[in-house]
Amino acid sequence: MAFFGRAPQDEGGKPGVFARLTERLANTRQALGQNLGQLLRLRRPVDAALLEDIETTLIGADLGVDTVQSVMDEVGRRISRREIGDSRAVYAALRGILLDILKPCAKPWPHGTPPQVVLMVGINGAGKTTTIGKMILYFREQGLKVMVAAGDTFRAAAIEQLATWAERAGASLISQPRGADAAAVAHDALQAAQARGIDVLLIDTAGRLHTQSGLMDELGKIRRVLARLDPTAPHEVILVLDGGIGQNALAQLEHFHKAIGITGLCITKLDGTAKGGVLFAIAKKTGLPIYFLGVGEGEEDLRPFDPANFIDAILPPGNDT
Ligand SMILES: Nc1nc2c(ncn2[C@@H]2O[C@H](COP(=O)(O)OP(=O)(O)O)[C@@H](O)[C@H]2O)c(=O)[nH]1
Ligand SMILES: [Mg+2]
Repeated sequence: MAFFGRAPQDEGGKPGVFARLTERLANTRQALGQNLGQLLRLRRPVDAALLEDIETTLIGADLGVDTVQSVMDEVGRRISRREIGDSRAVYAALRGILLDILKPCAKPWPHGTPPQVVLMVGINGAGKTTTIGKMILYFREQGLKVMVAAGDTFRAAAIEQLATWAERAGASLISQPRGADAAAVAHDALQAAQARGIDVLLIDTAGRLHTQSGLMDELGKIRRVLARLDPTAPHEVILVLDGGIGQNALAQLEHFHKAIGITGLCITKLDGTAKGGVLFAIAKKTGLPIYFLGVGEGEEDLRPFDPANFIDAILPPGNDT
């Protein structure tokens, strides 16, 4: 059971890792798995009315119109090829079709030549700083030396929040007082990381500037400053998206991707939202790697993305029986 990097028995009496994921994704499971299970449990004929009900459920679960269309097209093809006989077979088919949408986005974290420089971006409140905190722990557990840079210099509280995580999870911290130039912080951090043999440098950034173009300009400046010290840096630009905002995540993604080029994603706050279906829309639209899911505020609540586990958690096998 290596899927979350830690075996369930390491949890010291707490529910296993997969059980916890399942528990945290309860709202999305309700919107998707439970509703589909109810629709498909009875051996209803696979007719236009049933297909319409399925389509409505998928849209309600925030998969997005385009994704739902392509899923329904595939279901239709399988029906006409007589691969689907009754409503229960539809459930099994949907599990497979939805899994196939996510699979291209499952990539292991791309470890690079140290120091690997990771720029964390996203709008205010998306979960950047919290995700960095959790990633510190994740990398530390692999025996890596981690440094974080407090590039959100707008609020003193943001710097403190990162400092707290760094201390708790065991990373060194590079920061400057509030109001400092974020690019200067990034520059100092990379220089220190190079000098101190750091494996992974995680750079926090601000999510809100006076204008959107100000935010993108600042991120561009950070990029240029880093590249002066290491032409290959930043090695990863990770967009942190709040999964609870549903389809709005797509617009955000497009915006950030166009402006600075995103290499991978973390989707946060999948606990407590029924909009987890947005992952399918993101996967279908971008195919970008989804490295981590955030399923809570604690340091343990980061999950390397595993499509099969995600599907099992929101569309449990046998839910149609
Ligand atoms: N429930 C839940 N809350 C989260 C998650 N990730 C972040 N948060 C919370 O969302 C809020 C904003 O997070 P923060 O990391 O400060 O966002 P930032 O502005 O992008 O740095 C904080 O209260 C976090 O505790 C998550 O996966 N689940
Ligand atoms: Mg922050």
